[in-house]
Amino acid sequence: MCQDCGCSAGSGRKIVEVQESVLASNTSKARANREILKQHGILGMNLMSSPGSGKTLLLEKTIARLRDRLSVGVIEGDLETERDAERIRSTGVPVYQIVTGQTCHLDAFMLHDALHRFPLDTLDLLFVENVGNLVCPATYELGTHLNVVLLSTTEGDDKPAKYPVAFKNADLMILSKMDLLPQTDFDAARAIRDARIIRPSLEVIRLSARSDEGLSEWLDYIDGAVQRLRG
Ligand SMILES: Nc1nc2c(ncn2[C@@H]2O[C@H](COP(=O)(O)OP(=O)(O)OP(=O)(O)O)[C@@H](O)[C@H]2O)c(=O)[nH]1
Ligand SMILES: [Mg+2]
Repeated sequence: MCQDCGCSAGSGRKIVEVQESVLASNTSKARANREILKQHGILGMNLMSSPGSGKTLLLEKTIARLRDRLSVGVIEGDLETERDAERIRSTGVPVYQIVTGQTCHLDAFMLHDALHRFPLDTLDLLFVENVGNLVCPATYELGTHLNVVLLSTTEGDDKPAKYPVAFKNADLMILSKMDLLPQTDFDAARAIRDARIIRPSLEVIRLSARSDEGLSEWLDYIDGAVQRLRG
């Protein structure tokens, strides 16, 4: 604090130090989560996007297709309500809802707590649906193996350039709601080009959870990742 007038000038460094410390302890807990998943042979996938890009509908469709060959669990993150967990529960797979209150993301500590409430020995694949937000979730590593970002055609193709943090550590970008493409001015090539400037190795799947376009490519992606984990 400034000695002359009492304003908060100079406190910025302290804030940065606190943020760094929070992120460092999050990273350490994420490492512990990764170890738990490894011990149980579970592939963890962290789904992130703006609110309403289609994460839960994609999960519902995915579970219906995978259930016969993989044992799936889901952890849901939302500021309020158990609505997404209820949707997933109706598919018959184990689900746990994290209600974050005012927090705009999941962190590794929340995931750690949720992992202890799960039948881990029975699972092959754990989806984490992060809080709908294109900024904060990407800052908090969870310990999952793969980060998947959904970008829907209704959001605008400028989002990778404007919200780069969400794409920086993403392994896969799903361009969702492709069935609505003709009703929008969304330029998929532009969105992909901008996202790959931020993350050159980014894989991309164009998908519609309504028409099932791209669904088999997504299922192949999951199968490939499970096989790689099993060595
Ligand atoms: N036309 C179309 N609508 C979709 C598609 N995927 C999802 N929706 C619709 O978009 C709305 C939001 O979908 P959700 O799956 O709830 O989105 P979400 O990302 O889980 O939302 P939050 O959890 O609130 O962040 C719902 O009305 C879905 O039916 C799609 O591929 N095409
Ligand atoms: Mg949802």
